[in-house]
Amino acid sequence: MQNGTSANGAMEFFNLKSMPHITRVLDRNQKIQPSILHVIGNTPLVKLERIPKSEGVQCDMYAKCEYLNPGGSVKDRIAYRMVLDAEKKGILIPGKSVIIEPTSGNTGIGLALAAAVKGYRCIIVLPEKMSDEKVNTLLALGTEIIRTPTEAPSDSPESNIGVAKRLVKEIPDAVLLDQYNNVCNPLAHYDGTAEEILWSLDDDVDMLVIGAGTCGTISGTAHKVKERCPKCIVVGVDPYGSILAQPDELNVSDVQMYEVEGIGYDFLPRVLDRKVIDRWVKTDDKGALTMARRLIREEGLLCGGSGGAAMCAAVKAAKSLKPGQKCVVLLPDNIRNYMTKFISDQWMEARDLKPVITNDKIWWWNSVVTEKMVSPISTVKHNATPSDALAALQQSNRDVVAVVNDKGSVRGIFSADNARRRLINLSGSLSEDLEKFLVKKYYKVDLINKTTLGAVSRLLDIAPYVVVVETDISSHIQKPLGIITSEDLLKHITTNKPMNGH
Ligand code: P1T
Repeated sequence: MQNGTSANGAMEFFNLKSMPHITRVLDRNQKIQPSILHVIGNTPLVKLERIPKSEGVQCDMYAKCEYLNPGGSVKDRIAYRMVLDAEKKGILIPGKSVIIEPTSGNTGIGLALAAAVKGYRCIIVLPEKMSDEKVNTLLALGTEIIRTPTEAPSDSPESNIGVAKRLVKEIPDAVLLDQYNNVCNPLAHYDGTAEEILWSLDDDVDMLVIGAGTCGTISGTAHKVKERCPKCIVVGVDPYGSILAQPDELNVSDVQMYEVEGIGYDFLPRVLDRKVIDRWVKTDDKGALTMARRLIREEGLLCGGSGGAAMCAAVKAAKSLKPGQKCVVLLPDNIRNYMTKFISDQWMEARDLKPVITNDKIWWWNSVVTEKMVSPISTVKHNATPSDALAALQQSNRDVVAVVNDKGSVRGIFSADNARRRLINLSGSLSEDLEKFLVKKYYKVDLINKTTLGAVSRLLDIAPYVVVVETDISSHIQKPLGIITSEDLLKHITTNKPMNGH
């Protein structure tokens, strides 16, 4: 019988008691929590090491890990606080009231968490841009979801705010907690987030860097921190495409699409107090999402894209601080929300946020897409009906039809898959505008860009087809040539394989 082996030959279990032990102080002051809602807040402040060093930052940097809240974001705090406050005032009645909220998702998840625990019906109004991961989390928590066009201005009836306001009037016992105007939003941070940061650093903070959405986090936290530590410089982080940092030059053309979720708006929320924000730093998707990947890869902090934006701004702003000074950067949400988005290399490559991986061993990887390998698809005009598009789809042997404007430029895609989903939402009606049936989020390559087959192959990892267009440089018309599927790519590489190709 070998050492550690029992009579029947199986390995004996370790003697745990005799091992060297590492014990930690048990720092939760309650052994059992009454509900998951009681675990909101008290998030850790973690010292950053590798990124500040490699970026030449002299001061100490700390991450406030709000992504460790039970719903996965900082917005759990305000959701719970708004619910408690409304219950206290008798506005929300468990089992009767219906919670309705326009959100970029995280406040929705926080409210859904409270609604699940307390037994409310909850309806979340969410722009199309927000991730499927947020949608699936909300559905798992039992909410109903209404999607709205991302590009709809906030003051339009089609926006998530506009739709939520209408629903509150239409649905009996509906309550809009309204994070954009509700004092409980900044108050949750004044009483919670800020107190925790001040406690962790013994009331000595030199810089606070926080992303701006409703601005409840930055306004509430900054108020308390400045009361107790007036020297603290508060830095607001606002993406290009948002007007929060430049309200005086409010210009519609400044409002444009960006990928980072949760920060930036086209209006100034009531819960923003610009007086407590000393500086603003603008961020772009590439910087923000690359930095979020670095926070994950180099610091082990599994945060979302707005955390990357805040860190990107923080490494710039903190260069003005000296050794020994302290900069806190807030990481609002969790990697979970973005597993199919910036966490995917292919998703990043498709948006030019990361170079396409090279592969010199595969003969076709660097070949350029040509018209010959494209499968043609039918086109219909944008003023056709959904029935016309469906007929065109059925006549062709493809699952998609291109929808073009009067000049023949591609406006969107009509796909069997999307039409099926749309028909379920519209209860079987084909009388809506064709525009409402269009797929706007699809992957497209332009022949003039000389895209490689390698890049197309990477896109086909995450999409069923890639649309191929050719832009006429003088007229800017983007003529749809067809699509490439995995089948098309396989056919091309097997029939064109050179003698020495792998
Ligand atoms: O809203 P504010 O306190 O300014 O937090 C900004 C913010 C930053 N990062 C992420 C990932 C966020 O979700 C948010 C704000 N989110 C909402 C406004 C919302 O409805 O979820």
